[in-house]
Amino acid sequence: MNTISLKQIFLLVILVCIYHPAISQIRSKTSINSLWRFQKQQAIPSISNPNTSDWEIVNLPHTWNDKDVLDDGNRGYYRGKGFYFKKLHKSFTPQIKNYFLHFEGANQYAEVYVNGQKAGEHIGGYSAFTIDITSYLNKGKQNELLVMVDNTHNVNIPPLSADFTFFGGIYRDLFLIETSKIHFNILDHGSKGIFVDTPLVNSQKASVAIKGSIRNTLKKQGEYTIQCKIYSPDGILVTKNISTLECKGGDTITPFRISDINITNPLLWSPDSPHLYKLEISISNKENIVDDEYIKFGIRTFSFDADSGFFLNGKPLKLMGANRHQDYPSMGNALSDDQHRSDLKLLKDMGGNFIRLAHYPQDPAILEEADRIGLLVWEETPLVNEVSLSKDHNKNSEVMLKEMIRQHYNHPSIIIWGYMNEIYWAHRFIDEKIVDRHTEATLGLARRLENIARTEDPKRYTGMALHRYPLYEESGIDKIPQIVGWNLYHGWYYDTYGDFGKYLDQQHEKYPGRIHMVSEFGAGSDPRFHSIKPERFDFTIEGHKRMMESYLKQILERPYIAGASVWNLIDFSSERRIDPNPHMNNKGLMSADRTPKDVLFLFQAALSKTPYLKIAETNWTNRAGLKSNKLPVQVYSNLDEIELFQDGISLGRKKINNHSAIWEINFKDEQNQFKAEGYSEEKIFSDLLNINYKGVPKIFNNENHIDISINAGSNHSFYDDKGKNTWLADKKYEKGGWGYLDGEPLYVSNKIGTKEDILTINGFIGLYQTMRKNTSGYRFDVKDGWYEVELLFVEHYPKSRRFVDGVESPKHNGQERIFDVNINKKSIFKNWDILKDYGYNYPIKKKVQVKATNNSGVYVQLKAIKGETRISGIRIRSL
Ligand code: GCB
Ligand code: CA
Repeated sequence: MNTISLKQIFLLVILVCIYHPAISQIRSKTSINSLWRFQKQQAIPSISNPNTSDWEIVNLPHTWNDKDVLDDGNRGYYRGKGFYFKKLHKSFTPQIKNYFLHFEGANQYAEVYVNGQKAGEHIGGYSAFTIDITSYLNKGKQNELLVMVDNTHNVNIPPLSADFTFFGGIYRDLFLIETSKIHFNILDHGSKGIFVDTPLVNSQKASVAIKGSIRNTLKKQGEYTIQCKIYSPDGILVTKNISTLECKGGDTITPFRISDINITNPLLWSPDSPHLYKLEISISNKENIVDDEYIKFGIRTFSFDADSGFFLNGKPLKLMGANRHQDYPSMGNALSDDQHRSDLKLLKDMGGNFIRLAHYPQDPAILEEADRIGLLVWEETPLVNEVSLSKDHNKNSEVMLKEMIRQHYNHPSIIIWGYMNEIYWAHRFIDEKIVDRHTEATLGLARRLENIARTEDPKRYTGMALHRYPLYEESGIDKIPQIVGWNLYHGWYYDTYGDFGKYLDQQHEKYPGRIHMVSEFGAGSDPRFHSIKPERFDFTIEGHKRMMESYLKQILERPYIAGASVWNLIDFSSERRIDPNPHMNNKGLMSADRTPKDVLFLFQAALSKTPYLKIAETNWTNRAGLKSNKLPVQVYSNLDEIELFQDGISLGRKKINNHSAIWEINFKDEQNQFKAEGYSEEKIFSDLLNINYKGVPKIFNNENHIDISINAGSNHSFYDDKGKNTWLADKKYEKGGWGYLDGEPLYVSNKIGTKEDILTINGFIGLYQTMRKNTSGYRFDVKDGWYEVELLFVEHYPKSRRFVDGVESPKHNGQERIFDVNINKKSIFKNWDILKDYGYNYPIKKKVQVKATNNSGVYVQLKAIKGETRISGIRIRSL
C-alpha cells in the first residue's frame, strides 16, 4: 500500500499554491472613517493619551469649515489647527505584518501620531500620502491615533492664494492598509508603486510595460517572483507573465521592470468606448503569494497638433468640457465618493468629453470614474496666482507634482499634467524691490516642474494656464509647457466677448508651432437675475447665455483650438468673493446644489450626439413684466427646426441657429404652458415648461390694486425666491405711469449686511448692490388712495475689495452724503446721513404709509444736501 508521506503533502500544497495562486487576497485595505474625536484648537493637546472626552464626534471625510463659510456676515474662515483622535480596536501583529495609513487628502499640513509618537507628516492638501505605522504599533488592541491637520496660511505651501476656499480637515477617505513584510512599494509618493505603460499601440497589437518597486522589510535577502495577469475589458485572462527578482533584505527597495507582455487586437479606450483592462499583479516567495494588487489601465494613443488640435487613437477629437472644484453647500470639500462620481456624470450627460481638474489633484473616485465613463482629463497641481521665494515652497511644489503623477499615472483618462495656473496673477501687487526676483523665481520653478513632468511621464503632455497679461510672453514662461491653456474672460472682466476669438487668432499666428487650449472661459450668473438687455458683469442668466453662445461658436469654428473647458461646471465656494450670492463663485453651469442653469442646456445642445431640445427658461418660470411688453422664450436644440406652442396654440416654427431659437411672447397673467416640438428622422421630440406671469401696468388705468417693486439702478429684475416677488428692472418715468426722474445706475461689489440683520437680508444682497445714484426721485401716477411705499438704502463701503469684515461700527462720524427724503412733500428723512446712523454696508428698509390726494400720485423725492443721493430699491403697494 502506498502511503502519502508528510513531505509529499507539503509538496502538493506548494504545487497548488504555485498553480492556483490568487486563491485568497493577501493585502487588506479598509477605511477607518468612523467615530473620530475632533477638536478645532490652536493649542497642541497632550500627544499621548489626550483628554478627548469633550471633543466632538465626527466621521471622515470631514472639514471644520463646512459652516463658517456660510453667509454668517463675515469674510474669512477658521484657518488653524484641528485634531483628530481615535482608538483602534483591532488587533495588530506588527512582528509579521506592515501597517500603513493611507490618507486620500488632508488639507493642508498633517502630522500623524501613533501611541504618542510621531509616525509621519505630509505637506500639501490635495494629494494622497501613505505612512508606515508598523514600528509604532503595540501588539494587541491598545493603539491610539492622533492626527493634527493645519490649514493656516503658509508661505511654503501652495496655493498661496486662489479664488476658492481652502477648507481644512481630513476631507477625503482614510484607509488602513495591511501587507506582509514584503510588498509593492506603497511608500512611493502615495502611489501604488506599480506603473503601467503601453509603449506600442496599434489595432493589431499593444505592448504593455510594467515598472515599479518592491519593498522588503524582512532581514533576509530572497528571490521572489512577480506574476502579472492581464484581463480584457470583459474579464477574460488575455496574457500572463512571470518574472523573478532578487530583493535585498533590511528595508530596501528593489525596482522592477517587465516589458515583454503583448495583447493582440486590443480594445482601445476612448470617451465613447472606455474599455479598461485589468492587471492583477502579485509577489510570491518560494511557497506563497506575499502581496497582491490590481491596476486598471486603458490602451490608447493621443497627440496634439498646433493647427488641427487633438487626436485620440489617430482620430481628431475636439476636447470639450468643464472645470470642476470639489465642494458642496454646507459640506465644504468633505464629499462622498458618490458625490464626486455624480458630478462627472453631470458632465458626461451634458455631452462633455473633457474635464480640467482645477486647481488641484482630486479624489481617486474622480479619476476612476473618468476612466470608467470616458472623460479625458487635465489634472494640475495647486500652484495658483503666485509663487513664494522660499526654498521650501519650491521643494514642496516639486514633490506635489511627483505625487500627482505617480498617484494617477495609470489612469488612461489623463492626457495633460498642469503645474501652474495664472502664476503671474499676483505680480501686479508685488513690491517693486522684489518683483524681478519673483518673475525669475517663477520662471526657474516652471522649468524645473516641466522637467520633472517630462521625466516622470514622457508620454503625456504638460500644460500651463495663463491669463491675459503680457508678462507671460515677456518672461518667456509661455514657452516652457507643451500646451498653453488660456483663461480668457473677454466680455466679462474686460473687452467684449467678440474679442475672444480675435485674441486667440493673434496668438495662433504669432506662435505657429504652439498648441492652444482654452482652459477657462466663463461668466457669472444668478438664477434670480433676468434681463432682456443683459450687460457685461450683470450676473443675469441671459447675459451668461449670450456670452456662452458666442464663445462656443468661436471655439467650435477654430480647429486649432484643441479643446476648451468652461469655468465652471458648478458654482463653488470662494470665501473672498462678494458677488450677488456672496462667498460663492457664480460661474457654474449649475448652481452649487447642482440645479442646472439654463446655459447648461446650450452646452448640451451643442455637444450631445443624440437628438436634443430643451425650453431653456427653467430659471425664469416666475416672471413679472410690463403689460403688453413681450418677453423671450428660448429653446436650445441640435435639431433643425422647432415649433413652439403656448397653451396649445402654435407660435410658429423657427430654424435653429447656433443651437438656439428665441420667440418673443405676450404672456397671459398667471399660468402659461409651453411646449417645444421638433423632429429627427421622423421621430418627434418635445419638452414642456410652465411659466407664471404677472403683468405690471406701464401706464396706470384705474387699477384696483397696484404692487410694483423696482430694482433701482439696475437693468435686470431680481426675483425674491422666498417672498415670490419680482423686483423689476429700473425704468424711466412716463406721464401717467411710473419710474425714476433722472440719475445714473451704480453697481458695487460689496458684501452688504451684518451678522445681526442677516436673517432678514440674507439673499437680498444683489438687490442692494445695484443702486440709482444722483437721482431726484421716483414718481408713480397712481390714483388717489392709501399706499405703502418701501424704500431700500445702503451706504456702501467705497473700497469694496479691501474691506475685510463687511461692516464697520454703526458709530461712524458720517458725512459721506447727506440728503432729504420726502414723499408727497411729507418729510421722511431730514438731513439724512446714513453713514452716521447705520455705518457702512448696513441694508436699510423703510416702509411708509402714504396718502395720495388731488390726483397728484406719489412722488418720492430725494434731495441732495451733500454728495449724491443713492437708492437701492423702491416698492409701492395699494393698501
Ligand atoms: C480664473 C482663475 C479661477 C477663477 C476664475 C474667476 O482665471 O483661474 O481660479 O475662479 O478666473 O472666476 O475669476
Ligand atoms: Ca474618496
